[in-house]
Amino acid sequence: MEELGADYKIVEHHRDAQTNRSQEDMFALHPIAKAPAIEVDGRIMIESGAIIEYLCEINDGKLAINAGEKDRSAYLEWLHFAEGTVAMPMLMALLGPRFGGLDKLPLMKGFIDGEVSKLLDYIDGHMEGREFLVGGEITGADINMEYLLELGNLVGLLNERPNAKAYLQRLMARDAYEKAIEIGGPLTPTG
Ligand SMILES: N[C@@H](CCC(=O)N[C@@H](CS)C(=O)NCC(=O)O)C(=O)O
Repeated sequence: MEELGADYKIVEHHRDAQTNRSQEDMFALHPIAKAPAIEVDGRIMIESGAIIEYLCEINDGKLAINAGEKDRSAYLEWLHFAEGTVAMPMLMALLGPRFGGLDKLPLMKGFIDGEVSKLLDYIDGHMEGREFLVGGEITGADINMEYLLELGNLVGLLNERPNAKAYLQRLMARDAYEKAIEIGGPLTPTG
């Protein structure tokens, strides 16, 4: 919303401190209690990729590569690649240690580690010589990817991937990002 320069109101909900899951206040809004969630005309909308598409659409197509424009197909692909393909293996890699480690499940560990490496290498290679995922300006695709790269960076997964790391650092240095963190708090756990 800061990148769009649009008005918004934040409603805070807190995860359960032990399980890290959503609590009753979120279930009161939506049966699967997922965040991010926005209220549109009295209805709760979930799924970050869809939310980003919708918010760009109602803000004059800002931050999007719109129908009929060059790079439209690449834009949609990168916008949905983040949550559609990267999120699940990344989360399994991050949550593994919390559930006692994946070392007792070598086949699973091999699958997840291999998948995370392949996906991050792909992003790192793609970002060579590029400032943003698609086109010459920031788009919704960068915004959806940022969170996952931030999570990966937290556990050192970008240390050997300089293009992806520099890209993440550029996104995190943007005024809109800094303002959003100032208002809403850090995106990933600190310390
Ligand atoms: N694919 C969904 C993922 C949503 C999701 O899993 N959100 C997490 C926070 S990052 C959540 O709500 N976790 C709390 C819970 O599931 O109880 C999206 O892109 O919005």
